[in-house]
Amino acid sequence: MFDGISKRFDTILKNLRGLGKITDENIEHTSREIRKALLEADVNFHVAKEFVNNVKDLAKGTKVFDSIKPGEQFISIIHKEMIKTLGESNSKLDLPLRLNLIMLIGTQGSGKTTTASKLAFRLKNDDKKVLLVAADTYRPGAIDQLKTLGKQINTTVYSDETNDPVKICTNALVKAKNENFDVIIYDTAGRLNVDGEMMLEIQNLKDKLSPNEIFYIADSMTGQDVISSIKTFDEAIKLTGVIMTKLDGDARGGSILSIRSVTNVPIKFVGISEKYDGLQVFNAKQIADRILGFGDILSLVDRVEKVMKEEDAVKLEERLASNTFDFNDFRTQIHQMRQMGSMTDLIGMIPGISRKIRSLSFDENQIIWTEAIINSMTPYERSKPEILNASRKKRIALGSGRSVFEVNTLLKKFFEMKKMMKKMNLNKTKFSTKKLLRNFR
Ligand SMILES: Nc1nc2c(ncn2[C@@H]2O[C@H](COP(=O)(O)OP(=O)(O)OP(=O)(O)O)[C@@H](O)[C@H]2O)c(=O)[nH]1
Ligand SMILES: [Mg+2]
Repeated sequence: MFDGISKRFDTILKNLRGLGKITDENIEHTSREIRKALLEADVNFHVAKEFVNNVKDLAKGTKVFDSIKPGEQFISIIHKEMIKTLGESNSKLDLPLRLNLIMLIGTQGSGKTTTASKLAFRLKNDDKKVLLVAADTYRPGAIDQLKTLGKQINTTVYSDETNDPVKICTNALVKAKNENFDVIIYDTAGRLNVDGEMMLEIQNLKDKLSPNEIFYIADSMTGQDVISSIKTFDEAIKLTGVIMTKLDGDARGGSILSIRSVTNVPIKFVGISEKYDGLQVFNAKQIADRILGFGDILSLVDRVEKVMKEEDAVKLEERLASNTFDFNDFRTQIHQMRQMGSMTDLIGMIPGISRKIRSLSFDENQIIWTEAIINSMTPYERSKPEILNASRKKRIALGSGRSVFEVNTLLKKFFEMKKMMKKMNLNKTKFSTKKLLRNFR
């Protein structure tokens, strides 16, 4: 996602970093380049103009561009302005009541039903009793789709045969009250256009239900059309937030950068995959970092946490600290790393990694081969790799389909790593995964 705009900014920032001094001419040139980058990414014309004007004013007003790194200072101005444009990150759900209602609306195929299940999954993890309501009586299969998603996350789905969205929603309300549910999520029907009939129905639903939250589900791939649609809905029924979906696609970035300035409706969450756990709290800094190519430490931590349980991390730390880390641990590590996604993906999230390195395609096979070699060792060999003699190495090579040379290289690297660990432990620079994760929370 954001590939085009991120590439553009990479060039702009690289040029800035190289400057020993910032002149008015540099400011003008950079501003023009930023404007081009924003417009190319389909950012609203007025938003782009204001962004550039603000950056220009701030840069010109910064008298002390004579620090050691004036370029970095300029970059920081751009970064801050981008965070401001994206809007503050406040995704706390407004759920103050005994029974709270969340209504999802939006155009066809924007991701309402998927997002309903993602929100339900998130709330369930917060120990809320959630009722999903299938209020889309128009699209054939819509109710079944929600039922299937509900089953996956073990959440009750309400639907009935009345064929009237308002009745379904009020019936669900009665059920939720009787059965002590904490939250209802209404999945409503999408339409191709913001037509009068749909607006009336939504207004009617709003009046009858008075939801705490009305979220507009915006497809980040649809560009600027989505903005006028949000505006219309907000004027008609007052939205409490926007959820941008499909940020994992090749969205240009224009809509996410324009929404807050044009509509003043806050972005609350972003969808980053089709799966029920693919919903992230909206964080302006995180998005700005991505667009400007600063990496994405939050997503990285998120992925690490998903596959690595805290107690495993603590165990690993202990083994590293006592230098008892062996090939059994290494094997677990590799396995977990593979669950986190491709190396190319992970490298892309590390802050400070240059675009050049990011674009190098990492040989994913290397990991698969390393795993194959380790798998060919017996558990005893894994725990005591120093016993690996020529005949054992030959057997391992044969078993894994790799050469003895590769087995030797892996062993050499492993022993070097252990030596390094020992040194680190002696220096008391104890590596703490737990601490590392906590720092980024
Ligand atoms: N990659 C990706 N796909 C998504 C995301 N959110 C939704 N989708 C996909 O988008 C398609 C449409 O999603 P739905 O949830 O059915 O959309 P909807 O708004 O309920 O559609 P209608 O009910 O037909 O109006 C599905 O194929 C989803 O899997 C996301 O964040 N990332
Ligand atoms: Mg739907």
